[in-house]
Amino acid sequence: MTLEEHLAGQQARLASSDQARGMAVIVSRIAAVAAVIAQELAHAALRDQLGYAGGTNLTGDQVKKLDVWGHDIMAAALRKSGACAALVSEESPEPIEMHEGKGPNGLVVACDPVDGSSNLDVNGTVGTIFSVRPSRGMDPSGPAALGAGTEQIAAGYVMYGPATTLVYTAGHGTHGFTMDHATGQFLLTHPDIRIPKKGKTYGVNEGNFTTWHPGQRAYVEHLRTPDKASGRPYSLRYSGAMVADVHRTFLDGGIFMYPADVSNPAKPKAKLRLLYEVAPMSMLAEQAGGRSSTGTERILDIKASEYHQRVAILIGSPDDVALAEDFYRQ
Ligand code: FBP
Repeated sequence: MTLEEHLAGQQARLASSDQARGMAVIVSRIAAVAAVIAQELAHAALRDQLGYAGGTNLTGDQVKKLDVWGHDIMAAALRKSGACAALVSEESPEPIEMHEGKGPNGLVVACDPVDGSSNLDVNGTVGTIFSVRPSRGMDPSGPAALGAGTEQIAAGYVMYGPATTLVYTAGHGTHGFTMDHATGQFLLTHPDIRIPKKGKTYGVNEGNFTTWHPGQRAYVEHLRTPDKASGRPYSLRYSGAMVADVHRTFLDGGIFMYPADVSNPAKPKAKLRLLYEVAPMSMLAEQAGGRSSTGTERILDIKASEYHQRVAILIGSPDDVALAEDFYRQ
């Protein structure tokens, strides 16, 4: 089954048929952009596309050439779709309003066009993450993105690894597709992904250990402590790209974490962005039977107040995330 055929089936299950049509157009366009990004990544070193573009984005990250390029082609494709009223992108300080998609059924897309940028110049795995919400006819439409994660009508990611994989949900399960590089088409290979209740691996940047909440530190100590009965120690798996670490966690189980830095308890600092990294991954996880939290709060209940807001995330197998939350409560 192709992605387009699957989207047609999902469309019929969404409450608003007009929004459903727009959602299908947008996901299909993002898939087409992903095929182009996959091509470009494969040839980036040959086309002088590696390295920094110069300058930083709003969140202070040094921007890579492929970050800017990825953003530009994504924005152009979404504008052309005629279904996107505004784009909130990691590479744009403010939402990009798109009159082509305005109206009562217009949709707002939040997107990280190239996730895992630190892997770009070392031929490591990177991804694209996206979320789709109703604009509620708002104009400007960007502010419609500032709602709870439960308002998302679709979410997904593309992983550019040995294979190019697209995983999405439209609120009825989480489904995976693999791109046929010869045609650029995405074909259904992982229908209705179910995250195992408990895993054997954990993913976290342990270099930040000393900055964590005591409960977070105690939980990771727990995972490292040998105990045959509970399958410990867990193995550490961390790629430096959220898409790759979350994808492995969805298929094999376990937990991926990017906890907050609470060195200054009055000012906790998180890294990953709510609207275009954390909320979409959390919708995908819950639709696949998983769990996603800050350690103390369900991610999908968080109402965004800023476009580039950062929050902590613990995501994956329901039993593993629930246990981590117990450690936060202690
Ligand atoms: P970008 O979207 O800017 O690449 O940042 C996000 C990210 O690269 C995630 O994909 C990854 O999980 C995390 O940052 C890695 O952060 P760190 O290098 O601090 O471990």
